[in-house]
Amino acid sequence: RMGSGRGIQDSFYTYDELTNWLKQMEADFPTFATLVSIGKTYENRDIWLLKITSPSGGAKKTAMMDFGIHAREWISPATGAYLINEFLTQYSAGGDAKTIMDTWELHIVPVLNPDGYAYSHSRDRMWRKNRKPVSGTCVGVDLNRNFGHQWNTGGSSASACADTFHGGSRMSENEAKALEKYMTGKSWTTYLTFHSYGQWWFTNWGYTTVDPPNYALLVRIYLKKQKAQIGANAIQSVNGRRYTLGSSAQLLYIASGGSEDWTAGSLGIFYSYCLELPPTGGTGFIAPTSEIKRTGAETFVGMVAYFKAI
Ligand code: ING
Ligand code: ZN
Repeated sequence: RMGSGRGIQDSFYTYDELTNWLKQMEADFPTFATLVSIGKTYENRDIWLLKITSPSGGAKKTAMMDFGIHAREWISPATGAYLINEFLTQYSAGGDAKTIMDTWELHIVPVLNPDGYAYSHSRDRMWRKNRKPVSGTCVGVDLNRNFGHQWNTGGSSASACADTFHGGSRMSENEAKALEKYMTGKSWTTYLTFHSYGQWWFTNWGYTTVDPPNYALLVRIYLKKQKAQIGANAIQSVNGRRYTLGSSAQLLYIASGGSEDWTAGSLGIFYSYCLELPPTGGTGFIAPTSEIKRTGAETFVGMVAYFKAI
């Protein structure tokens, strides 16, 4: 699709390539895909959202899925693009893609942090934050510490130079505000945010190891964790890779200001999750290009199973 013959699943697209590809997908599937800019970054890039659904059916369930909050986690936007491609190109085959698109509206932000993503391609492969100048020589806010539920209550940094700098105030960043503006006032069945790496399927909370109200009861009667388990089992069925389920604060570390805490705590979306894509170690953030199809394929199967279960 890119003229050069390089496909979306063969290489990690730059922000500009991804932008062109999204416009092409909207042009190729006009009745199924709508591309909107939900906001602009400090460096004036568009934050794209592709809404995909089929024209058939009545009221549908709604999913917000974002990718690439952190710049260096390239497998995340690549997986977002893989899912978009799979849902749109496989619809006519009538299988799982059709089943999901006939019953769900998927709102997909393939790169929530375009400036950071572009910088990780052009200058610093290990960049994590956005690119807003903060103070002196220090640049960038960690978007996954900037969201507004229990902001700045632990596991984030007040130092502008730190990789986990939480910003000057809650929701100070354009990228967080863009998501807030788009999501507020709509009703959402589920929110999924995709990071790498570790193969975790995180539930709330991130800011505290204390479980949400009634969480133990909910888990016992198999609500939230069961849906995650269904998705994780489906992922495992493809390449054998296992995900570990549970609260990010309990399994990994306390971190406040994460998007998944905000969608659960401020927007009240019960099925809010954060997935850490492969691997568990090894190459870490620097996934080889062979991982695009491998991770994409298993994540697609996992998402289909998860969406069917909700
Ligand atoms: N990990 C996440 C991070 O932002 C996380 C872990 C998830 C923390 C959800 C809080 C809430 O640190 C990566 N790899 O970014
Ligand atoms: Zn991350």
